[in-house]
Formats: sequence, structure tokens, C-alpha cells
Amino acid sequence: MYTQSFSVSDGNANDTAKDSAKASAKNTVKGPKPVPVISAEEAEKIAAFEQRIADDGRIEPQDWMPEAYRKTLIRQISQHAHSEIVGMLPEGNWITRAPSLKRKAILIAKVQDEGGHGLYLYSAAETLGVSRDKMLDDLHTGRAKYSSIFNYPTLTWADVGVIGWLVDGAAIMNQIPLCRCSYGPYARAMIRVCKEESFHQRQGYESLLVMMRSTEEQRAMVQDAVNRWWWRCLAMFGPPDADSPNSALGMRYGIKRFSNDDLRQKFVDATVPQAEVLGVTLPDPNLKWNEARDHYDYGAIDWDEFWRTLNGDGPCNKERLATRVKADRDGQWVRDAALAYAQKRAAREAKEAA
Ligand code: FAQ
Repeated sequence: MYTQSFSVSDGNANDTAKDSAKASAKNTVKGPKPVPVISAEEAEKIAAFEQRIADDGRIEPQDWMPEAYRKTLIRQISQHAHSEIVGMLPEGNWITRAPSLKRKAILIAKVQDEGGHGLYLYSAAETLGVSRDKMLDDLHTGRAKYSSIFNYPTLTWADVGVIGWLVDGAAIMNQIPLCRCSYGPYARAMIRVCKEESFHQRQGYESLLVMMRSTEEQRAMVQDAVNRWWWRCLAMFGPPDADSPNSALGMRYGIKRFSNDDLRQKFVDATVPQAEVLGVTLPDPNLKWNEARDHYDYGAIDWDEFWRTLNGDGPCNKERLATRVKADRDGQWVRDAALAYAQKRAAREAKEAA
């Protein structure tokens, strides 16, 4: 695994020289800023890396990569992994109360899939040199983020269907472009994740269709769930582009292929016709087709609520974290036993081979 031996900008050599010149020109009183020195070998590595990105090639774990690329990936992939694992909880809450054996089996499979997605993603992040223990420690101590959407409660059975339809729907919209992300292990993990998310989205939609074709009470329950989840799902795509500090680097490095606002718009455009077929109203009086833009216009998202939730003050943040910490502690003996067994087996095999 490559680590940079000294601090250099992750831009190309020309950019670095221009940036340094600008910085020195501005800073006449305090004297010139130290100009980062890049060896010819270093400049060559940066150029090769940037060419690979420009050619839409893949960066693999053994390849040289700028430190900022590695850090951006670790940040995004670990947050994504945490989201999948914490994301098991809101729906997991309904496994014991699913209305039929069929729905229970589907829900168990879905929640188990989310656990699997978390595992692929932790593995992909580990290829960048970060340990799983460190990532989990960051989650359990509240240092790491996970998706805002999983800090809301699942109040009725309709919430489970709406999570499948809208939350998985938003996740797919965001994750399909990640299948073409420049980092090989992340891109490959995303291909399988997206296939499974697609099943998740369809099962949610189908479950809601059944409820919408049933009693008035069930239709009201679906509408109530849609009212509660719609705006949070729009916020899942992240802050508006103008307030998204990581987008520029993510796009430059070929990690993000579309901006937060572009994906949000794609999601709205795809979801409105689905809502019409379902017979639910999306809770936005400003939602209307804009002929000139060839897109739906939609109303203002409550970004204060989004940032509050991100900063730990959503309705379920404390509960979600406490549940994860407890699960980790309760599972310690299993990990210890598995490790002891593996060590014992390895020792026996070594003895037999000797
Ligand atoms: N929640 O500068 P940006 C799923 C943070 S998986 C929490 O725009 P970026 C499957 C962001 O991290 C859902 N935090 O950041 C499922 C950054 O904080 P930092 C998860 C958020 O990275 C379904 C700060 O705000 N999906 O649902 C959120 O360029 C059903 C500034 O934001 C992924 O993780 C948010 N919604 O863009 C499971 C996909 N939005 O790190 C169970 C991969 C932003 O500077 C049941 N991730 N933040 O401290 C991504 O595509 C990107 O990371 C974004 C954010 C688009 C989420």
C-alpha cells in the first residue's frame, strides 16, 4: 500500500506550481510559503494516475494513488458500509411482525442482503489500508457518518414497503453510477449491490401495490408513510451542490459521476410516474412538470432538519448507535471463538505438515 512520504498537492505538477505561485504572490507580508517539491518520479506517478482516470480506467489496490484519493474513498466507502449495516435496523424492526410468512421471508432476505452489502463495502475499504476495527470503532464512537435516512422510525408496516420503494429507489439512483466509479473494488461491489437493491425496490413497490388495492385503511396507511418518507429520501442525495464540499474532488477523481442535485432530480423524475401508478400523492404542492426544463420542479427541502440529523439529533440517532454497539459487544464471544478455532486449526495443520 502506497503512503506519501511528504505532503504534496494531489493535483498535477503544473497545478501545484501555479497554486504555489498564487499563494506566494498573495502572501507578501509573511514571506513566501514553502513550495512543495515534487520529484520527477512523483510527477510521473501523478500523471499516470490522472491519465488512467481520464481514460476511464480503473485504479486497483496495488496501484499508486494520491493520498487525497485514498482518503476520499475510505470516507465514502466506510460511510456507505455503515449505512448498510445501520440500515438493517429500521426494517429489521418489522421481521417479527410481518403480516404473512411470504412477507416475512422476503423481509428477512432483504435485511440479510443489506448486511452482505455492508460486508462487501467494508472489504472494499480494507483494500485501501484501513482496518475494519478502526471503521467500526469510528461508527460506534459517533465519529463516522451513516445515511441520515436511517435515523427515522418505522411506525407501520407500510413504512417497510415505502423504504423498499423510495429508500432503495434513491439508493439505486445514487449507486448505479458508482458501478463505473474509478476504484475497481468499489465499482465491482456496487454491481452486485445494485442488482440486489433492484429486487429490494421492486418488492417494496409490489407490497405497496397490494395495500393500495386493498382497504381504505391500508391506502391511508401507505399515504401516511409516503408523506413521512418523501422529503427525507430527497435529502439522502446529500446537500445541494453549492453546499457539497466533497463533490469537486469526488467528480475529479471519477468517484462521483453525477452531482447530488442531478441525482436528486433524476430520482424525482423517475418516481413521480411510479407514484401515479400506485395512486399515492407525493407531499409537495410545488411538484409539477416543467416543460422548458424537461424535468419536474419540486419544493424546498428542509436542510436544517438534514444537518440536525447528521449532527446526531435525529429521532433515532441514539437508539441506532446503541443497538449497533450492543450487537458488537454481544457478538464479541463469537469472533473470539472463531479466531481461537482458526488458530487451533492452523497450529494443527502446521504440526501435521511438519
Ligand atoms: N446522510 O460533500 P457531500 C442505502 C455528508 S445506502 C449522511 O455532498 P459526498 C441502502 C457527507 O458524507 C445509503 N451524511 O459528500 C439501503 C459529507 O460529510 P463528511 C448510503 C450525508 O460524499 C437501503 C457531508 O454530508 N449511500 O440506502 C448525507 O460528496 C434500504 C457533505 O456532503 C451511500 O453512502 C446523507 N444522506 O456526497 C440500506 C452511497 N449526504 O464525510 C438499507 C455512497 C451527505 O465530509 C435499507 N455515497 N452527507 O463528514 C455517496 O454517494 C456520497 O457520499 C453522498 C454524499 C452522495 C452520500
